[in-house]
Amino acid sequence: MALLKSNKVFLCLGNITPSLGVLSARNSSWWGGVQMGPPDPILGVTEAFKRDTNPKKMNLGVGAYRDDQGKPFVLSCVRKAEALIAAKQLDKEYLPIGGLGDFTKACAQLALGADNEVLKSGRNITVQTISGTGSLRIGANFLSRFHGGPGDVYLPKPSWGNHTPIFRDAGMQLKAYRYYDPSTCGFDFSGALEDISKIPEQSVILLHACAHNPTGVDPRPEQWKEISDIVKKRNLLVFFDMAYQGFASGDIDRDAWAVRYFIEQGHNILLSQSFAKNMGLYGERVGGFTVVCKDNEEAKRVESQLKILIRPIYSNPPMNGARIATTILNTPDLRSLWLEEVHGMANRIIKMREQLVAGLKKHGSSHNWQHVIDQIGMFCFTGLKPEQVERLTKEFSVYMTKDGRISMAGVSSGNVGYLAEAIHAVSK
Ligand code: CBA
Repeated sequence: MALLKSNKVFLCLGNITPSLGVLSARNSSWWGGVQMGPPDPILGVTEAFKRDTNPKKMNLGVGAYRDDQGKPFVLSCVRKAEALIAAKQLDKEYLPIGGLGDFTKACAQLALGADNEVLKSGRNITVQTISGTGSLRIGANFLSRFHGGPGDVYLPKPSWGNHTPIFRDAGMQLKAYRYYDPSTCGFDFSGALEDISKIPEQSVILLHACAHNPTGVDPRPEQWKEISDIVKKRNLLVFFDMAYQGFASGDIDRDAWAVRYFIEQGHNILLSQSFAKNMGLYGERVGGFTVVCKDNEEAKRVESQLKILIRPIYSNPPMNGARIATTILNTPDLRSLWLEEVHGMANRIIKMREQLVAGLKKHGSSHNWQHVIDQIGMFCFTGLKPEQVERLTKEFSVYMTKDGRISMAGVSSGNVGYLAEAIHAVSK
């Protein structure tokens, strides 16, 4: 009866003053305290680029590969894998929480090497993730819940901009170790060793496996060896982020060298992998997260907890990209085509580095641009100052991140001359 009464009152009010009811609902805001946030430092650059009407505009912000005509590039091995999958008329059932089994197996083999002892003894657990970002986030959540250490994650300085919010939002505290030396535009090896040797025991250290973002500067093998020693002495937990396997050297095994070396040295690492760059599967969101454990029994326990973590976040991962990656990795013809194509992408970027420096010299630049050639992977950390970056964008419609990073993958034979001219104009 009471309920009926109150319903009547509500209906009555609604009938008599309908506009008042709507007005008050509109005026009372749930989100009055929400402040406008800044655009994303990397993806926000693409948004600004899209608004620009200059036909000469260049988007060198996000790390997304373009062909030499400046067009997004879908690898032929991907097209062929898609055709094979379509012909099979597969179902669209849910994947398991940890993803497609054939994918996670091939994914771990790609990183660790098929005959790695870790895989043979089953002391890894690899789950399929929402690309590299999702992998890092699952890893961060796992650390936050289970790592008994101090709760600190040490990032190289600088690191990919999204590392900080990923770990912070998972409840970890961010610290840094020296990595890049602006005076040489190269690796600050002694600074890194000194800082790492002071990291409190049992902390987490994040290492970029290859093609460091944003600097394009990687340790050499002998430097990796010393880093491994010192990390072991400090008893640190290593989290490798490998978003660019194949993009540094064009060779997927060579680019996985540091990951495999650390494992060989007894580090039970965490590993994040992405297939966004090396298979051009950006929007498909295919990745993997691996925990190397003490033994198979430990791996089983870790697996059970990863599933418990993943289930309330996205339940289970999407299947399409994982099917494509698996088909490429497990079909010998497609795999060799893929390896050729990775090589081709890496080589085109190397060529663009050389042409950019040649263009700068042609325009009479007196600066030493050797680092543009020496740095590897998708990015070049130019050393340009924020005000120079601003001029590049305002006067030349060249879009890049404020830290002076350019995505070399967005440079082509058609626009490298214009880029050289623009960089020279703001740096002379
Ligand atoms: N780790 C590193 C070091 C990266 O550079 C990126 C991508 C990722 C995640 C992980 P995904 O989730 O797409 O697999 O990649 N970084 C960017 O290329 C870009 O994709 C970049 O321009 O820095 C991004 O999302 O910011």
